[in-house]
Order: sequence, then structure tokens, then C-alpha cells
Amino acid sequence: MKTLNKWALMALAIGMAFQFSSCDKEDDTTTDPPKNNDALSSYVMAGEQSTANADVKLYFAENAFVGYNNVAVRLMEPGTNDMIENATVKFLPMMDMGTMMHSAPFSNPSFKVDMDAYMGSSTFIMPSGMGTWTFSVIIEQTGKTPDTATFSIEVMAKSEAKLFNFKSALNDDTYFVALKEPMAPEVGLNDFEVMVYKRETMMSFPPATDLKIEIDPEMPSMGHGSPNNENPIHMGDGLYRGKVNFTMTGYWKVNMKIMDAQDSVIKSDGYFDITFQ
Ligand SMILES: [Cu+2]
Repeated sequence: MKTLNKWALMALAIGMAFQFSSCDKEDDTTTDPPKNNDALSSYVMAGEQSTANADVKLYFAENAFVGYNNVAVRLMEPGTNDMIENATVKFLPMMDMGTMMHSAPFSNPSFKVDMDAYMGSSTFIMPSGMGTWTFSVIIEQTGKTPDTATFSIEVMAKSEAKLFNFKSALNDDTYFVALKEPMAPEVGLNDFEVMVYKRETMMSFPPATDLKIEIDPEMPSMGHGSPNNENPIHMGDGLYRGKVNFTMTGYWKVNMKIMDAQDSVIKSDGYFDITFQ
């Protein structure tokens, strides 16, 4: 794969050099990237499989982990490099724990031209080891029988948790909170984004869209917080976006208080640990 990319890049570079020298005054912006290029080059391929109607490639933004994962799928006509761009693609993550099975929060993908791929998400709620994960890609194409490609995947837990769950202080409702941003924190104001899902059943985890969240970052080792934070507000589909201000590098604990639509506190001591240098 690496070698292939290198050769592809080299071929591209040679092609561009040739174009440059052979045209005296074309505009110097490059042309659109070729189809099947490397918009997913930073992604990790988790597997490839052929179904009756498609060759399926599954990618994660990085090795699958407990938390919010960006997921990409490419579909090719069987045995070719011809991209299928107009299918309806659905996901189904599933964990088999021996005595029981459960799914996870996810969002079905849609085709994104700039990525040449179907882009969606999956929020894994447990690491492999406590059971085994599969990730199914369901493909529907007009006039064809629906196809499913099921991949075995490994889900690891990061050393600093990117997900916590809690039971409401008011009832038995269980929620999952996944940190989406910052993934590469910097000193200063960072986007702070979490996805919140409610567990309806072991197979259904819809977005929680009516919560209020307050954040309060602190540096426990130094006993200070920071000014100018912005509480995350709901943007749609369970995404809450605000700003967190990290005034220096090191270990921060971002405390979270979560309220329901009636302003009753359902979680008073949620938090994410975020360490960066
Ligand atoms: Cu599990």
C-alpha cells in the first residue's frame, strides 16, 4: 500500500512536471484530483470484502477505538476500480459478549465527493476482549438485491478515555458521551465537541438532542481553571459544540455537568481527561 502510494505520487509529480513544461501559460492551479486517489490516505483500512454486487473497503480515521470513530466505505463494481457512488449504505456495529449481544451508537454514511467515499460514524462503547466486534456494511442499489459485508474488527481502549457512560440521576436512563474534539489540543481556545447518545435498547442508541451541558476545565496539579470557555450547545444529531480554553500544556480535566430539558441535573460529575504537550 505504502509503496503503491509512493509510485502513484511519483507518477502524478512526473505528469505535473510534464504538463508544466509543455504548456507555456496555463493557470497554475492544479486540476481536480483524479478519481480513486488518496483522499483517505490518513485513514486505516480495516478490511476489504467482495459481495455479489460490490467490492467493499472499510476504513476508520485511525485504528478503531472506544469512542467516536469516523468511518469511511468505498464501493467498487466487482473486480474493477469503478466507484459506486449512488448506493444507499447503512452500518451495523455489533458486539458479541457470549451471553448477550449489543450494538453501539452510529450514523449511517452518505457519499462525500471530496473523500470519494461514504462517510459516517460509529461510537464503540466497549473494547474488544470483553467480547468480539463485527461491523456490517449494508449496501442497497436500485434493481439489485441488498448486500451485506460483515467485518471482524478490533476495538481498543485509549489510555485517556474518549467515552463515558452514566445513568441519569433521575431515573434509569443510560447515556453515552463521546469526545469528538479536540483530538489534537493546542494552547488557547479549542473547539470542544461531544456526541451524546441515549441507550433505548441494547440495539438502539439514538442521539440525545435536548440536553444542556456546562463545562469547567481545571488543571488539578496546579489548582487553576481557565477563563472564556463556552458551554457546548446542541447543533443537531446529538452533537454539542462549545469552546474550551487550555491556557497551558499538560493535564487538564474537563468537568461536565449535564442537565435535561427541564434543567434538572442528570449527571453532575462527568469529565474527560485531556493531556497534551
Ligand atoms: Cu460489550
